[in-house]
Order: sequence, then structure tokens, then C-alpha cells
Amino acid sequence: MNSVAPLTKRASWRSLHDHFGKIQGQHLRELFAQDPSRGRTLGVEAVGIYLDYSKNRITQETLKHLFALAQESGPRSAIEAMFRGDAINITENRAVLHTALRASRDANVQVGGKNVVPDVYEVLDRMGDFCNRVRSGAWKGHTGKPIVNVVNIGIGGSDLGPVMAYEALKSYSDRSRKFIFVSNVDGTDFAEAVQGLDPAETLFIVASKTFTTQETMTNAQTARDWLLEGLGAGHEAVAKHFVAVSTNASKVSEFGIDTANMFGFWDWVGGRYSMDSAIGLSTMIAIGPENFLEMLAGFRAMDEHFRNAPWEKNIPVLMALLGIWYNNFFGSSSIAVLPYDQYLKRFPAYLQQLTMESNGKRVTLEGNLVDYDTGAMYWGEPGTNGQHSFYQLIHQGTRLIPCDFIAFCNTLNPLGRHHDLLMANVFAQSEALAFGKTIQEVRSEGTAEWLAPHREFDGNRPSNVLLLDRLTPPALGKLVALYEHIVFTQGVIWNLDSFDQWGVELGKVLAQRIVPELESPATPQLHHDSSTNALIERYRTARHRG
Ligand code: G6Q
Repeated sequence: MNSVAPLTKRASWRSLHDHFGKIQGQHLRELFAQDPSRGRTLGVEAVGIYLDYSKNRITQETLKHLFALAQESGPRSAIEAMFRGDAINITENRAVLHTALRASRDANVQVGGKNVVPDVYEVLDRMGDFCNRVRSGAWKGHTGKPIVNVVNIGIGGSDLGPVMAYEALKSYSDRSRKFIFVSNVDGTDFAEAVQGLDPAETLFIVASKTFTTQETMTNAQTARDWLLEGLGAGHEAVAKHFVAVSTNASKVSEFGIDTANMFGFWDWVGGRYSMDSAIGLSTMIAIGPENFLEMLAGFRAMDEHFRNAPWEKNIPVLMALLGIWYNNFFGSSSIAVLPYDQYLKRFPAYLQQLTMESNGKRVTLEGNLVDYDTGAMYWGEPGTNGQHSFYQLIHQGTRLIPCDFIAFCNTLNPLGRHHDLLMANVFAQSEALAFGKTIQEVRSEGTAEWLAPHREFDGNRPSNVLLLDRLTPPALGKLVALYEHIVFTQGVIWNLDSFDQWGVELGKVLAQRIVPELESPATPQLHHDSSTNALIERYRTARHRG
């Protein structure tokens, strides 16, 4: 529990409030004019990431107050509590130790009096061995053919990390194999995924921490039927075509998967923090064990930076504080994440779960309703596509949407002028957002008076630019860990449990209740509200179920 004062009663919060009154009217044009060196001084470089945060609506005084807020909110001790394995997920009484998944082999992380690092490496080594067998063709399907198609079946944290990482690191992947991700209970997802696949060459990874998730278990059963029917084989074929990633051995064997083909993890790994665990098996098959371990080393480098760097040089802490500045003082409700790299096309979707499931909470650790806004909405698309779509609203709309631009100095696909053009767009966008185009500038171009307001850009729209060298496995690890730690820092300041997700429960429970009402051949007695009853009746009629 947080022993510090409630957020809005903290001295630093009140100072920030007063300071906001003074600075809110200041334009980035003025801030840059007052301090021409700002573009260099408000930048920080660590673990191969350069963060330019100069185009934020802040001064040195703002930073002083924000660091005071960090200090007063106690993240230093909270960080240590997380890394140490304290049960900081208080509503589920669990440790939160995704950092142990990427600890070095000789590290010692105690959970319940036991060092968990040897267990982590035991699983990583088994995963490596399995991946090498699949990749070399030594692992054969039931009919003796090697595996060509790998289908990951999972949802939420058991899907978004693997699919994002596969897309991000495709350039490092084994191109002779196909990697497919099935998540939705909508049968279309499965049907389209297996179009044209030969079951004899297909491996299913059933990735589910609990092994009870409705969507995943339904897809896994459909996959088993598809496989056995396609092969014309009995249950003995399952062992060569199904492996499981789970914490629930009994459910895995109940499904018919040999637990020798199960890769485990632990209750101290949250779903949305699990891509470094065995949930990353598909990633490892795609990019190989060495690249996977390099990705983990990238995570570890960011973990160490977060744990040890002083606030003013700490990239996750700086970005977390800036997020709070806009969320709680400027009233921004969303943050756009705009990667200028096509391989990161699923990164915003990944961050949506990480950020919004973690900090989309309205009660404090003590169970009190907050009197401030918490988690912002994260969204985005890769540049430059977004520029031809929603950027209009970011440039000229009525809402303030801080942006995180992510770019790499070197491309993995050097084709002609493409990369220079791409990078010119990143720099131009953050420049245009910050400085805009005044009405005088518009008029001086000879624009008609009636048209001028439409062509004015008021600017003063903040952004961060994250610049890295190249999208490598460690670079991806650093980026993901960066956002994990932003979420953590904000959760500490807002005094939330960032590691539970009770908000997803109610809909699941209600759906279970409705399933028999849709499926029953006899007309069911419905006891919902009149809207839900009418929708169920209409559906049954459309399906000729009376
Ligand atoms: C993430 C959540 C959630 C979870 C899925 C899948 O933090 O816990 O997204 O990952 O509901 O759960 P299983 O892995 O248990 O199937």
C-alpha cells in the first residue's frame, strides 16, 4: 500500500497546479525563442535510445515540479518492490516479475524463498531445444513431414505480444515457414487462418496461461478437429501437432496435449507482460533462440536503466511524467503512438492492451475513488499512413493529443530514397505540430482572407521523438520495456493496481449466461433487461430457433 498522501494533496501536485496556470498559455514558439539550445538540452540518450522531449510544453521549472512529484510518490521504493518480487498486484496477491523473465542467468530473484531464475532458464532452454528441432526439420508431424506452418492460438496477452513481435522482427524470421495467429472466437479467424494449409505440416501452439479462456479453448478444439479430420488420424496424432504454453498442467493434459510438450510459466507473469515467457514460443521459432535471447537482453538493458538512472536521465520516468502533465493538467485523454517503421505496425495495438488494461482503473490501491484522471487512451498507426488519415485532427482539431514518434536512423530495407523520405516526414510532423503556421504566414502567401483561418495551424501540439539506430531484437525489447515502465511509473503516481484486470470479467460472465439462451432448441425464459431480451429473441428468430 502507498503510504504517501493522496495524489491531489501532495505538495508537488499543488505546485504543478499553480505552475500550470502560468505556463498553459505559453507557446512552443516562445519557449524555443527564449532558449535556442532547448532542442539539445531537452534530450536524453540511454541504452541506444535518444529521446528528444524538447517539443513538450514544459520549462526547466515544470521538470523540477514533475521530478518532485516522482520523488514524493515513491516510485524508487515501488520499483525495488517490483524487482524484488513483493506481491504488488494486491487484488490478486501476486508478485509482478516480468523483469525476472529477462534477468541474467546468474541473477537471483526470490519468490516465496526460492530463486526463480533457474526455472526461467530451464524453460528457455527447453524452448530453444524445441525451436531448433522445428527449425531444422528434426521435429516431424504425424505423417513424417517437417513443420512448415506454425499457428499460435491465444488471445489478449497470449496473442498481442507474439503477433506484434513476429511482425516487428519479421526481417529476422525464418522465411521458409508461415506464422499465423488466431485469437478471435469468430470462426472466420480460424477458417481464414488455415486456408490452404496442409495439416500434416502444421503445428498449433495453444497459448493460454489459464487454459480455460473461452476463445482459445474453442479455437483449440476446432483446430484439433481440423487436424484429425485432415489427417484422417486418431488422437495419437495430436502429440506431434500440438504444444501448449500454460501454467495449468492438468487442463493441458485434459485437452489431450502431452505435458512433455508443455512450456510453463508462473502466476507472477501477467498476461500482457508475458511475451518474454514461453508465450513467446512462436516468436522464438520464427527468429531463433539466439535472437530471442538478444531481445531479452534489450528488455534487461531497459530494466537496468529504469532501475538505476536518476529521474532527469530516466527515459521511462520522463515519458511517464510528461504523460501525467498532459493527462492531468492539460486534460488530454489520449496519446498517439506513431512508429515510422512498417514492421511496428502492430505496436500501437500491443500498447493499447499494455497501457489501457493496466491503468484503466478508477479506484486507488486502498479502494477509494480517484479524484483525477488515470490511464490515457493509446492509439496509432505507422507513419506515413496516419498522415493521410487522422493527423488532420491532431494538427487542427480542438483536442490536444500528445504524440510519441518512433523512428530508426537505419532501415532494414534500404531501397533508393525511401528511408530519407520516411525520416523527413517524422521530423516534419513533429516540427509542424510544435510550431504550426501563423495566420500572418498564411496571409503573406496571398491566401484569401476567408480561407486563411482554414489554413492556419496553431501549433503548440507536443510530441516526443524516440530515435534508435535500427530495429533489431534488442531494440524491440528496449521499446517494449520502456512502455512497460512508463505504465508502471504512472500507476505508482496514480496509486493504482496496474496489474489486475477485473474490468474484463463482467462481460465474460454474462456471455457464459447468454450462450445457452442462444443455443437452446426450446424457447428460453429470458430475464435480462428489455433491450438484451429483444436482441436475443431477434437473433433466435433469424436463426430459426423459435
Ligand atoms: C492480460 C490479461 C488477458 C489475458 C487473456 C488470455 O494481462 O490477463 O489479456 O492474457 O485473457 O488469458 P489466458 O492466457 O489465460 O488464455
